[in-house]
Amino acid sequence: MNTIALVGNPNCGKTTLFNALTGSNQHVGNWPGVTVEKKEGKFKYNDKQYNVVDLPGTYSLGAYSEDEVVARDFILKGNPDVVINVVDATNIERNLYLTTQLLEMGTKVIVALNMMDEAEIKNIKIDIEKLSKGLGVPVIATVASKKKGIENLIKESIAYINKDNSFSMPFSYGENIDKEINNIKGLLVNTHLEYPQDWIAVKLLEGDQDIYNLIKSKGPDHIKERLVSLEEDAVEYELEIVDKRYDFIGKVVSKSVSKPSEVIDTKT
Ligand code: GDP
Ligand code: MG
Ligand code: K
Repeated sequence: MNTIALVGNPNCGKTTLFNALTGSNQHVGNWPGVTVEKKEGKFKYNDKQYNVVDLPGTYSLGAYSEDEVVARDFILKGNPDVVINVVDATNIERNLYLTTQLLEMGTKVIVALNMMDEAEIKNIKIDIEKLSKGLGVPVIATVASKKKGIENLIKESIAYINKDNSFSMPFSYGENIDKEINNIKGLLVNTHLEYPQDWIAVKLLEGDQDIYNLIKSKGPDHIKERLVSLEEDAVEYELEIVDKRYDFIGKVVSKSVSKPSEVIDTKT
């Protein structure tokens, strides 16, 4: 059975979408080893069953909370066939920060651009095609609370599952970071860890403690020797990586989203 994972910021409408997809065909459990709730459900389409996993709501995919680690580990180790990234259309820049981190995982991502009714009320205009082109992944407009766009989302998700993964990263971190990523990948040659190597490299450059611990216990000796200096440098690299993600979001949004100009606060 194919598995679809749902991921998104808190309050983007993820649970509403999960309910719209699975109806009453769902059950709640726990992720192993942590107190984070695990919700799973199923739906049928063209006589085939699909499994849907509702991941914890999160703004990021670092190692700062159990929620983030549960979400990223499921995406990278749980082998979902596609990840539906629920994005709140009224808060698009902030929501796309998580999207950039999903793109970095190299996994199949499809964006459910939710709250489109609210966006319309707020006069936020989004060119779906341009947004999709900028991100390099399919984007489907939805209003989960009114069950709008759900069938289209299902159809596109299934079509995407059955397509070859020809995805490539739509942005780079710049020469400096890219060079370091390649250096780290060189140190990881012939090492098989449970995560993609590009992703491990970015996480080390971001100072991700879980990944440092993984390398300390399972990495080859010649990379263990580099960890101390790498961790010192990570303080700067992390800022640069975050900057590059926001640069990318800014570029994509400027081409695809138009908003009424901010109301000027005239209070004295
Ligand atoms: P979650 O935190 O991502 O699981 O978000 P929820 O599914 O709990 O939704 C948060 C709130 O947004 C709830 O009050 C939902 O009814 C509402 N909501 C969800 N989707 C939509 C939508 O497309 N449009 C509007 N206007 N409200 C929505
Ligand atoms: Mg929820
Ligand atoms: K548990």
